[in-house]
Amino acid sequence: MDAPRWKQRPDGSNWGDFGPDDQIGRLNLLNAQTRLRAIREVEEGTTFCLSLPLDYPGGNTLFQHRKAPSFFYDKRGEGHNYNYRLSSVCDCFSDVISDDAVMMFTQYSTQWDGLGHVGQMFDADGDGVPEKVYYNGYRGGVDVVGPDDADSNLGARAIGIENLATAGVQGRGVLVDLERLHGRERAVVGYDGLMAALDAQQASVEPGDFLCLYTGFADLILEMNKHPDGEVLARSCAVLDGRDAKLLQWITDSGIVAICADNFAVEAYPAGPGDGDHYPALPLHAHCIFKLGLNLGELWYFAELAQWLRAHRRSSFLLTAPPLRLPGAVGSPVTPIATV
Ligand code: UVW
Repeated sequence: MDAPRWKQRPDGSNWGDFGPDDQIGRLNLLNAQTRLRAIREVEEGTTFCLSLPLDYPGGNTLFQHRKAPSFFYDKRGEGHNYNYRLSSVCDCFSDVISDDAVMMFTQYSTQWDGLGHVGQMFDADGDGVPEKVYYNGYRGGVDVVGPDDADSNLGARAIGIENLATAGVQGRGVLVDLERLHGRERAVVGYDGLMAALDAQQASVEPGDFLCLYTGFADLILEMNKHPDGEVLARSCAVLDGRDAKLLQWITDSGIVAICADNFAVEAYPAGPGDGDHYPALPLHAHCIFKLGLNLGELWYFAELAQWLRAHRRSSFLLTAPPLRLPGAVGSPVTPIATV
């Protein structure tokens, strides 16, 4: 195998399987057939918005390093380019114009984690010394460049979120209704729990599907009305068990193209201790994003879709969820649509 970026790949990874320069990972399994199968889920033409308002959760209690969006308004003439009368350009113009700009943490609210979001210290070049590596061997400081690196050309020059945007993020979503089974109790769900939930719904997952997890967490956030209670949130709703090796192997074998959850991090964060001296704090992120190139969606909003699917004894739907085509970003806000 021609692998310019690595001599050894992590155990359980698919690096190189989609080509030495692949930048979309498991999205390669999305194709015309999987999209047509998804479109056959549409019977009524009813749609559901699967995003929170992007100024939720509110504040930065949920995660201190991500702040709520703030708007900026640029100057125009004596005032601003907002409620601006175009008659100042020409007397004949009757228009009133408003523009805005926003400073937004790309992962503040309903989001996609891009493949540049989580890497690992890993000895990809086989010299005995681990380096900062991302999916398919792309390097921290070279391909994913931050303000603390030597280079001034910042951002994800490879594996940026624009690759997900152009991959055509549309396919069949399968919603696993963990809220129905666990309510808002904290439940750490491993392979057995996930299979039990799928069985309870008589649902199955096929290669090319988006696995969607409804836990009620985003509903709780909405109810907190932009004043999230961190302690309540930390002990509420279901999360996946990223330390369950059987669950991680199922993710590999299932052929799912992404996992989209309405909770903070899909998995329990922080996870319990791992094996050995060094291990990922976010083991499911490490398995999915770093090893498989499998994007994670977080803080999605499923309440109304889940009610509809329950009422109609269904689990699957057409999902359309492209991120912003924003070159170099490692994540993106998203406003997904479910169509049934
Ligand atoms: C962290 O980076 C902690 O979380 P996430 O990937 O869930 O946004």
